[in-house]
Amino acid sequence: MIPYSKFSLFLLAFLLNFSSCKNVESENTSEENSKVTSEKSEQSFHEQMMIEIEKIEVREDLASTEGMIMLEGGTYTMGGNSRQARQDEFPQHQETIKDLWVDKTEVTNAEFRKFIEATGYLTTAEREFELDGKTYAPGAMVFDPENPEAWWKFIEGANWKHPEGPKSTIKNKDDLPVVQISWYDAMAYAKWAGKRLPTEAEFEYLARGGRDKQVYHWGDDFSVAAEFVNFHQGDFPVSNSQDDSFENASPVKSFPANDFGLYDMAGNVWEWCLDTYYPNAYSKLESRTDGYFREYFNAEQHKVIRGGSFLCSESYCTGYRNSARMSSTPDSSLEHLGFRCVKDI
Ligand SMILES: [Ca+2]
Ligand SMILES: [Ca+2]
Repeated sequence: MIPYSKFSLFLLAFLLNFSSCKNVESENTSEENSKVTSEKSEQSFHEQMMIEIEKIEVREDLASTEGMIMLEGGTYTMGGNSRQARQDEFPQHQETIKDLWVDKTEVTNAEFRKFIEATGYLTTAEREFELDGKTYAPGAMVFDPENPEAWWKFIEGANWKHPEGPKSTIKNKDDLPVVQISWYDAMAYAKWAGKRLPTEAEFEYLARGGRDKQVYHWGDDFSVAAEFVNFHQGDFPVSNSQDDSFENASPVKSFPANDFGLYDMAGNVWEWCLDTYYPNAYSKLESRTDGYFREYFNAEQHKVIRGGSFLCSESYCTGYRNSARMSSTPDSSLEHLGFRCVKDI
């Protein structure tokens, strides 16, 4: 197994510590600064992964739509519509989405295990990586609220089977969303399952559940949020009052579905989208191919993540807003990041 460069992952750790979703402008400036350093080796890993994903055979029951719901497409208003909306959520614009099948929940540990057992695929966090010419043991990023200087730590041995480090386990956690999943891992699973990741425009359509121009999937009233979404209540990150009953990720379907019958589109764990992230994406929609920003072979681009997580708070992230955008490097494996799939009709 060829080691990959994880420079971008360490950049991500810096970004999450610095901004925790708060300052998109800072993120993009830092991203630009890193390009020269990491372009060569990162691109190589990216190409290698895309080839590996392409070779994955689709499972035999290709027609299976178990755990999915077929939804009618429609036209909606994409973009920010509250005082908390950030610059990258504008301008508002109309998007038209086709009918499609959608996973009702985030992909769970049990579902992801079937993929690994069928293919022998090795997730990004289970691979060695290179940094400054040295090779390091596999691992992933784990959140540490006790350390304000470095909330995110690289922990050797952390991966989807050990989300919080080598001593942690997913035993008896089959119905929790799988995490420590890179964008490549999500793409690989989707290929095997005969599905794909949602585009960012699809994700917001699905997340809104038909609530055009409303801030949350239940309306505009934040005061009842703990009834509808797993996020962080209290003084982030030092005290979590757990008004929603969960300190960390919750089993899928622990909170009410949105009006489309989809669970945890807001909160619980962030979810990967197909798109490469651009802060000014909504001003250059004509650059999309098949409804999303592709540029697979420019791996320095972050990929879009959506929906927020159990670590999002009202003071520091608000990722559970319908229009909120965020991104991570495609090799990021994080304790609060998973995915779900869609399937074309
Ligand atoms: Ca919570
Ligand atoms: Ca989610």
